[in-house]
Amino acid sequence: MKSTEKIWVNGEFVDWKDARVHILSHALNYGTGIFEGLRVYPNSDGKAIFRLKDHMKRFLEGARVLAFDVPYTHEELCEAVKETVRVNGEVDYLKPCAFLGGEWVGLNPIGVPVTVSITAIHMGSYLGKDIQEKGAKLITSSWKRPWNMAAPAGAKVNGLYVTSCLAKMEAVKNGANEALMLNAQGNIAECSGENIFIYKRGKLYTPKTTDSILEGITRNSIMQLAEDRGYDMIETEVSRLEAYTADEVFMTGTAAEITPVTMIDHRPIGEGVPGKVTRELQEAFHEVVTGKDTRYADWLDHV
Ligand code: PPE
Repeated sequence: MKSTEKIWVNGEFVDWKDARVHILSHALNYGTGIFEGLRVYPNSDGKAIFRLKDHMKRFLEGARVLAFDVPYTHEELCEAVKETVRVNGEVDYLKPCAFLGGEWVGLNPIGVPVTVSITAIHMGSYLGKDIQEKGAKLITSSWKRPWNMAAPAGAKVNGLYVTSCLAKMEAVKNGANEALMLNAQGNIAECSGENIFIYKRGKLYTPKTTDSILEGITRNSIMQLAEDRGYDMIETEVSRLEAYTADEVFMTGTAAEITPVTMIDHRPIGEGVPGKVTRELQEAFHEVVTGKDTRYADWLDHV
């Protein structure tokens, strides 16, 4: 990965190469951390971060789930994210993390110090420009989404991403671009790092928040945009069969933005090309994040 200038660590900027942790840090051994991902977009008057306040709210909620003592307020964290963009110049993605550091062996996390960091990177297109334009191929993973009986499935906990990594690897090794993950009931939850939507018989559907998904901020934005455009938008259980027979399927995520899905388990979706509604929402989203659609100006924080 191409380095950027400075990383914000516990309130101070350090050089990229100096942002290090000890080999025995708790998070490295036990996955005890939470993280966020945010995008920065060029706007007519500079740069704007998309839904900064919501992302940092979810960050603090995740920290609360892991009972971390984060010594920064929501406001301070939002300001730190903005400052990280300012000092690094041309970046498009931010990754705030809070994790247990220390130099220690033993599971008990009580008393292990929390490190908070914010890294800014050049991400470009997450799944590839071609895939974002022409559509992704998905394969249903043999790995299920962690569910509420086993883990705080709705929080962006580092350790939970092992399952996503396994699912992604399985998909790629099977010639697909992304993994579709089911929940304990066998319904669709989401992808390894994206939420999922289907469009069928004139209505939009997405798995509900209790179906072992991360409650995505892009998901929430698309639901709002779809409703504002007059679509029926329904949060419910979505089965694999319903996805196979949908007219359109697409994924949403900060990194992946809006990505059409044109194939699931070797079955073409609809006509096998990105659909009209997907395109409409993809374009609408682009207008919003770049500040051209001023109705959603509240979602942008200028830096
Ligand atoms: N589900 C999962 C499991 C997930 O990780 C993400 C974000 C989403 C849904 C979409 O959430 P939101 O970004 O709030 O719309 N995944 C991050 C993954 C990036 C990474 O590889 O790291 C992201 O999109 O930033």
